[in-house]
Amino acid sequence: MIIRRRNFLKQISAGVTAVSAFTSQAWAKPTAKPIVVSTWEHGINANAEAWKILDKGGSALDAVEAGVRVTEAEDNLSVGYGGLPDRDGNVTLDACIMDENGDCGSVAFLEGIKHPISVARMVMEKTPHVMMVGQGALQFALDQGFKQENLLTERAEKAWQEWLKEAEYKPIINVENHDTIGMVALDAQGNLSGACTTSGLAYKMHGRVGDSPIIGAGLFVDNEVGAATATGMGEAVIKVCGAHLIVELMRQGNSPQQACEKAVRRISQQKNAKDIQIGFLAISKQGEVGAYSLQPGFNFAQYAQGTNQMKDVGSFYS
Ligand code: SD4
Repeated sequence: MIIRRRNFLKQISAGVTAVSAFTSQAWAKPTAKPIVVSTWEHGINANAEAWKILDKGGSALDAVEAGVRVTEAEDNLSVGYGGLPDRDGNVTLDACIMDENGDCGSVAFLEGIKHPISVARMVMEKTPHVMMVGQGALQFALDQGFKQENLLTERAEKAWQEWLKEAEYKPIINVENHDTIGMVALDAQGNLSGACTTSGLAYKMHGRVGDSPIIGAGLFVDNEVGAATATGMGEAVIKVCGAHLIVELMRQGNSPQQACEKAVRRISQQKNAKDIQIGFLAISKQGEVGAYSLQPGFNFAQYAQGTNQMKDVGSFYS
């Protein structure tokens, strides 16, 4: 069932402010496990897949991988297949995954592989490394049996050709189709994991990598505390190590909502903050959810207690 509830998080936010003096763990108002949340509207389909695993008692790690693979495969001018290319017409992909043990894997500037999140998981599980990029990441993926394919769809190519007429790099705040899915989940055993995958900002310079594959920026999981993920202008998120910042703020006693708000406020001090969008999404070890963005328009999907629903998010600027 999909329910939209405008202003839900504004209410949550108001409620959380009232308990801001509470110390670590004391804020927790446990929601039933399991729970999965993910960024933007494409999160609905992704959550539905993740839920199938969580509902059967499966691991958060398996759930987040399976969940974001749905979005990677959708032809939606967004994440992965069908994603908008860089300014030279190449679809280049970034992804990372992190589990309850603090293990993580990441790929960046990867081309021609439909499911970079699964390559990231293999980096985590089958190599002594955390991050692989470009040709090396591609070679690794091919060695692992992934197939190389053209990810630039006709629709995305047309959009790029249109962009080339002006060739002005000015990422639009909350464009209809978003480039990233960040997903964090708490499974029935109480373990946290997260995944983040993207084709990056449309029309970026060839070789540009954003926050999404960077552990601590686009995603961070600490199984004692919570998990966080980010979307929006990756450069701004990298500058504050956004996801790690949020998890550490939670460790200090902030609720996920308070932590997301504080991280956004930190980004609001950057000089171009008025012109960019940033959205943060976090869950605590107890299953409490928080989200906040710089500009209005960010939303996320939450699947808990058998209900998959979109939630709007409060923002720093109105
Ligand atoms: C990036 N953070 O590459 C990504 C883009 C994004 O919705 O989140 N778009 O900077």
